[in-house]
Amino acid sequence: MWWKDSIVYQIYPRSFQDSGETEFPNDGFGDIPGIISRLDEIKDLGANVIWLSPVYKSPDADNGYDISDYYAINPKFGTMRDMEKLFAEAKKRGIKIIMDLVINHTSDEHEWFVKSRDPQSEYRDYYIWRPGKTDKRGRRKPPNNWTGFFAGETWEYDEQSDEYYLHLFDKKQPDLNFQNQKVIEEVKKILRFWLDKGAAGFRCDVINIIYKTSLANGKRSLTVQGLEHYKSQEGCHAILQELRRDVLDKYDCFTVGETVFVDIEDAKLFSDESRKELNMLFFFDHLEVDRRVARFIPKKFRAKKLLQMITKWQQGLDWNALYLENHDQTRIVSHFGAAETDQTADGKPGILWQRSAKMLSLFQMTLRGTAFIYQGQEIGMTNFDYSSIDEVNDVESRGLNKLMTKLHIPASLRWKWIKASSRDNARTPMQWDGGFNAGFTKGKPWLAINKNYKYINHVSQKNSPDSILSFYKKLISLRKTIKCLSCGDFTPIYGDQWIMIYQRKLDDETYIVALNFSSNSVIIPAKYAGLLKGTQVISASSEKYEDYLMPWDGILIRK
Ligand code: TEU
Repeated sequence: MWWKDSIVYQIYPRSFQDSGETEFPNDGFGDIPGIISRLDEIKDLGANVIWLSPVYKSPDADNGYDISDYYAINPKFGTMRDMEKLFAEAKKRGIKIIMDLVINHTSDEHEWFVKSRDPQSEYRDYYIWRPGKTDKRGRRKPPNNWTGFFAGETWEYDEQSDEYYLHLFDKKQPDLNFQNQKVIEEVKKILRFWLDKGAAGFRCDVINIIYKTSLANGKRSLTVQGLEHYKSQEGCHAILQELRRDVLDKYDCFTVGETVFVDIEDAKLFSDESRKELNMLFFFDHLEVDRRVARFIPKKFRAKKLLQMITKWQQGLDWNALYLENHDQTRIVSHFGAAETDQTADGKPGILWQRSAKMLSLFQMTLRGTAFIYQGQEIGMTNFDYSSIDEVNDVESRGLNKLMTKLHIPASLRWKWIKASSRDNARTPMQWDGGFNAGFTKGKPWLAINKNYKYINHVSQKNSPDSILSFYKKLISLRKTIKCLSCGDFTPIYGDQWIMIYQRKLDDETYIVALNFSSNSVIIPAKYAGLLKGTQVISASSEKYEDYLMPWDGILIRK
């Protein structure tokens, strides 16, 4: 199974590279020719798979996660011919591509939905249309009390047919009806189309919520109310098995599911190879150890808690998808690292920014599973430097701001929480160099570039042996040569507020990893100090470990 020791690089196309060579030259959006022009960088990093966030035709209500044609390319990103060239050029370099499969919903501008607005249409039942209810005073009410993922309504009223349609995300993202076999057949067609074009698999968007068992009212909840009626349902497992049996198993490909609010018991069912559903999945627990209410309100970080979470997943599943960043999460060096504290007023980052980014990569690259690196993570890109909600584009942040305003939460607190959670933190354009617009576009970027691009950029790290980028490259090649790192058993050894130690073991090979998530030097408790004796393979500080861990250091020891 080639995907087991693969390194996947996630591209968020609109923020990667604007080539200036599409129908809309220099429009400030990254595009497919731009990706082609950077394939050598991806190869040089050591990645051999790309996960491409959506490039399909879309009105962009949720940056492409609202698809209006699964068989066409968004003209902002180029043409189908560009896409075919991307497959070919990637292949030349030994790089495979997995596509983003967004099937829980389509865009409201998708032909199916447009037709489904007519109650008589054969497409009506592709979506979830229901009559509303009336309250005591005779006013119209939606069919149930569910609340959405973007902190808003989940039912949209349609005058024409006097019915509502369900949308768990934005109202421009109507949910498909997976109780309708025709919808499942459409999905099979989409899968075949992209596999035949050369795709090596799919990252399956919110895949564990596609099947709605019932539309009954949900239990009261602070986050998404109604979840128990559609999260990880039997019907969903059955659909995944069917897709695997009828399509995916006929190709040499893999799937990684994005499974929201997933717990370990659900996850075992989805990823157990003998059940033939998903090959691996993304869970969220580890990134929420210092967050409340899913991920919106910050709480104190403890390395011990993170170690416990990771242990649960490392030991609970046979195989994990390992990630610290994606296009929905804040930047890891800002979240768990030192980026926020270690910078000058004009955004110049210090040595601890760099060391903590390396320590975090050591963490990710010494876990069992397939590693996913998000664009910019390999150079330690940080959260955005915006100062107000007006600079934020993210539909989720805007929904949240609206809801918090309604709840009379003061503006300063609203901004604090949005800053700490906004998905735009990860979506600022890729910082390629220190020149105009960070080398991302010759036009006006669709989302403002972080001003720290003068200090944090790809070109300055490329030829520097001490850089975060060089560190990633070293770790990736270590991971390729030392099988124990990707495949060995995981055992936790010690965790406290700031440090964690764990062991990896495969046959007679043993490795120890010790990580310091703090700006203090930390002495390892005497009981464990002996464990750290051995050959030091690599360290984030480049220093030799002597009895204590330097601030934000991480070390890998061969026993
Ligand atoms: O994400 C699902 C999802 O639940 C997050 O966007 C969510 O808002 C956040 O993690 C809450 O904690 C997927 C895509 O990755 C995201 O970009 C899309 O907006 C979303 O689905 C809808 O397609």
